[in-house]
Amino acid sequence: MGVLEVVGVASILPFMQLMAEPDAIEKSRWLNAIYEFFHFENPRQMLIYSGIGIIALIGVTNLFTIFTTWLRYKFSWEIAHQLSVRLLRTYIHKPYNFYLDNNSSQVNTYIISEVGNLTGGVIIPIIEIFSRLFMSIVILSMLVFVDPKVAMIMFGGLGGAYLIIYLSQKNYLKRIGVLRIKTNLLRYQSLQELLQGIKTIMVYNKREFFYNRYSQASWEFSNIQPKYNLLLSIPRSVLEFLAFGSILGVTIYLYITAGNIQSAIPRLSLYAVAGYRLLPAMQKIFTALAKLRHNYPVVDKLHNDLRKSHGDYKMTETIKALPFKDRILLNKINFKYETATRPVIKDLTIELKKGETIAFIGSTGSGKTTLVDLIVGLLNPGKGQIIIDDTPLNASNVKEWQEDISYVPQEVFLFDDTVASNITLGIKAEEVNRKQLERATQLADIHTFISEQLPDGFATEIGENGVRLSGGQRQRLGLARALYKAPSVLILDEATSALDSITEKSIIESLQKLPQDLTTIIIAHRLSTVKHANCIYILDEGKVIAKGTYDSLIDSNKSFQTMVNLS
Ligand code: DGT
Ligand code: MG
Repeated sequence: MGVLEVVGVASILPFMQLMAEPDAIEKSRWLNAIYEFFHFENPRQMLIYSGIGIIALIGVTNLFTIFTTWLRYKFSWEIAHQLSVRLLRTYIHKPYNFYLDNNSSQVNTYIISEVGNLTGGVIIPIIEIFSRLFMSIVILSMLVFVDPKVAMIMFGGLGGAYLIIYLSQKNYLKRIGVLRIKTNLLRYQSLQELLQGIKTIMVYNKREFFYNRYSQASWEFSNIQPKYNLLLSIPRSVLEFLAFGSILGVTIYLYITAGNIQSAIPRLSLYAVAGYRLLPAMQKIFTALAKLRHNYPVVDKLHNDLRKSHGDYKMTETIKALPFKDRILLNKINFKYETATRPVIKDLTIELKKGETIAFIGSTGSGKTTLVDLIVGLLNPGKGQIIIDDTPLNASNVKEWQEDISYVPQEVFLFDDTVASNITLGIKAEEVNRKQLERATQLADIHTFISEQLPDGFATEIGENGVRLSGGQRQRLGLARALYKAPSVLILDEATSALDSITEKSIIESLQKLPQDLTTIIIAHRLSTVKHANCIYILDEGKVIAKGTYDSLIDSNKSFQTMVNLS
């Protein structure tokens, strides 16, 4: 594009020479050569044909500009896509505690909004700088060739002015760049929270408070944009003034030195056309530099996140399950959340035989959920080990261990898709094991509801996070999902708490009829849920304070007796 533009600009000089001085063909070796080459009959004919030629050239140049622009954006957005998915791949492989310590809107904002900013504010400007710089240099060299003095003045004036303006804005641009990322994140975060809490917000009539939270963030963000846009546009006004001034200045200079203006017209036309191309090119370079400066903090942030990722993650979902034959041993494990001051799990040792059902009970906050998060390998113990048969759990085998496990967490996660897809977690409709699906939903006591009450049965869409389902229905979908996987270890964290006692009892009873070697870990507040367990552990502040079967605990443990009496 640069080459084409320069040829377009350069062709003005001989054309205007031809027009201004008919005897130019004899004087100029170049014009003479062209005249001879095309076998023109007279200068008039040459003038007309070269005029048409230049028009055609400008047309081609502009067509080509459209094409290169398309190419440029295509290239940039391809990078944006690559970056966006690479970031997601990095985040998706971060350890679970990353999500405990960071607001989830951060991931959202970076992957979508900031990658967009990176494209528009960094990648496109870099390409812009290269292409415009190349063009400017070629145009300038041509000017130097024609008249070094004028070229130097033109370049020194324009370049110097841009440089001064850029240097004076540089730090401020970066500062508001950092602020922009911060306020953009706040905007996303406050909006996401508002939408998640809409039910509570409505009932408590707190629309104003949450509206203001977003409004504040949006206002701060919007305050930065005009400052940034102003900074980008200032040089244009200054430079237009300088350019017009210099064209007039050069006219006067040539008028004085050349004596008559007639012979100066070809050159003046060249300067005008060169300026016409050079000015926007330099303006674009400046804008691109300013954008780069402003958006540099984004590069810093995203680069940091990408760099901290280790290698190329495999996304494959077919992982071989870790052999589990005999026991799970928690050997003196300790755990403290990074952001907490006190440990949650203290020197805890538990052995659990394959095929057993054990239960954790204890007051709220005693560490039950944390303990199962450790067992499934979402969290890593600070001290101590989790040993499966004889294999200690570590980063390299945790995925294989998770293949053995189905975990129904306290909050069942549902997504806006069909019932079947929510149970099988994204297995393609044609690959779903229909029999297993039926069986899992029967065991979870939700089969009748799905087939008789939902309009499209298993193909019914359940809405965002399952809004079209009741709390108990959501829990039973969570259970059906766990059973569909046919695990060897089933972990239920308050997984039946939203069910009525009768439904819960029938589900627990059907779970007991499952294959003998299913190992079950149940957390429950309702004691009837854990009555049948082989061993019940009472947790308090991260320690086991008593253990035994339901009956033996009733006999031996005072606080257990109180719990039973209360329930
Ligand atoms: P629950 O579900 O109310 O019956 O209580 P548990 O026994 O499941 O308690 P758990 O394990 O969720 O929490 C134990 C303690 O750890 C409690 O004091 C809250 C604290 N904790 C839980 N999650 C986090 C976290 O992500 N960061 C920090 N700093 N502390 C946490
Ligand atoms: Mg819990």
